[in-house]
Amino acid sequence: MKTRAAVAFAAGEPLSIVDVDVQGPRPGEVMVEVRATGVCHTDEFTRSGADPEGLFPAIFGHEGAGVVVEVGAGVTSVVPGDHVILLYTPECRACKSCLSRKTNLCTAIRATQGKGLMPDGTSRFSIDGKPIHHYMGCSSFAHHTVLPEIAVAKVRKDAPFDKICYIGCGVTTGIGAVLFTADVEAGANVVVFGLGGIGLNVIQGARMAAANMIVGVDINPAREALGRRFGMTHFVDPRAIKGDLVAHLVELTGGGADYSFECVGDVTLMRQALECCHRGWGQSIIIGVAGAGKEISTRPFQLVTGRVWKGTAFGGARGRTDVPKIVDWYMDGRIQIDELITHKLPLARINEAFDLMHAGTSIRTVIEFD
Ligand code: NAD
Ligand code: AHE
Ligand code: ZN
Repeated sequence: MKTRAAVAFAAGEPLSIVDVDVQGPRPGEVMVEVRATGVCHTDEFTRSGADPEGLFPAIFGHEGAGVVVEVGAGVTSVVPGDHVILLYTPECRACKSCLSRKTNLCTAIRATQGKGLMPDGTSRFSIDGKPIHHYMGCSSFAHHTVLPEIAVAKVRKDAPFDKICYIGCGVTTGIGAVLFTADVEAGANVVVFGLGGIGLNVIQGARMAAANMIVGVDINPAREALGRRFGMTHFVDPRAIKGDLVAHLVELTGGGADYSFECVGDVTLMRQALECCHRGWGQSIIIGVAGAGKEISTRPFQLVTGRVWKGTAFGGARGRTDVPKIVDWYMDGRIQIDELITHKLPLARINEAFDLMHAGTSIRTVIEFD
């Protein structure tokens, strides 16, 4: 069948809105009609050409929610009509990683996912018979997409697609980084670098954890007001302070952060985020994704003296288990999403979402399909 999609034909170019051929689901797979998808900075990272795993042509998008319209042979956990959130971190519950209980990084399909293919090594998307790559196993910038059954989380039907799509990445990544990866304790002092679609969710996760001081760091002063609405207690614009940012943050937090989170993807900030942590126990969590060739560095002394460097993907959340619960948190009013969805656009105007991101005027743009 044909479906409408935003296709990235080459790095650095705008996406093209075209009709593509999409094949039905094969055994173990499901076809989803995407109703809404967020545009995450990671989509822009890959579109720009900075992603060492980036493949073209491809259909990006990994923050989607929609309805199952068809299931392949052997699918048992969802049926047509079920509402789902797409998972770029699947949960097979059978691989070594899932069974370890130590990580959310299911390895069942990671190899083919990284090659832009379904687990059988082929693509379901094509144009004039030429394959188009999948992206992060989701390709939510297509009205219809196909995923392995293990890569969809079934969610309640009364939750609005235009809000819960954001749980497919940003919300879960930010809140999960605090609650699952760092396990921030009540009373902790937290520093968050970058107050965009991820960082603001780190802030609301820190508030849920009953953190004491929640310091936000961003070069965009317009982020202060929204940060404070989400629980930020102090705002630091690095361009407005005199002297060294790390020294400033150590002094502000009375000796250093108990936890810091890098939500930008800048390796210089990653170092500052580690070094502003408290000697002896401070933990710094890397969330931001850095381009090909970028490396982090610090003096080993920073680690010898007890600081801990960690990273997190999808906030450490186990998709099929945790995502339906996070949808409940939203529906029960325990977390805020609406305020962060600053713009909505039809698929035909998706390139404007990247412009808004660059201009610093959006937190999340959500694309709604008709
Ligand atoms: P965003 O564009 O919405 O926000 C980035 C924020 O960083 C903006 O507010 C911007 O003003 C700020 N910023 C830029 N340069 C800065 C600097 N030098 N100092 C302080 N602040 C600065 O992006 P996002 O969607 O929030 O994504 C943030 C990062 O997280 C990206 O690298 C993205 O790829 C990554 N990400 C990782 C995961 C994961 O699972 N690890 C999930 C989602 C996104
Ligand atoms: N292809 C990139 C890796 C990008 C990356 O780390 N992605 C995160 C999710 S970002 C969501 O917005 C992730 O899930 N990582 C774990 C994984 O297995 O990819 C690169 O740098 O090569
Ligand atoms: Zn994302």
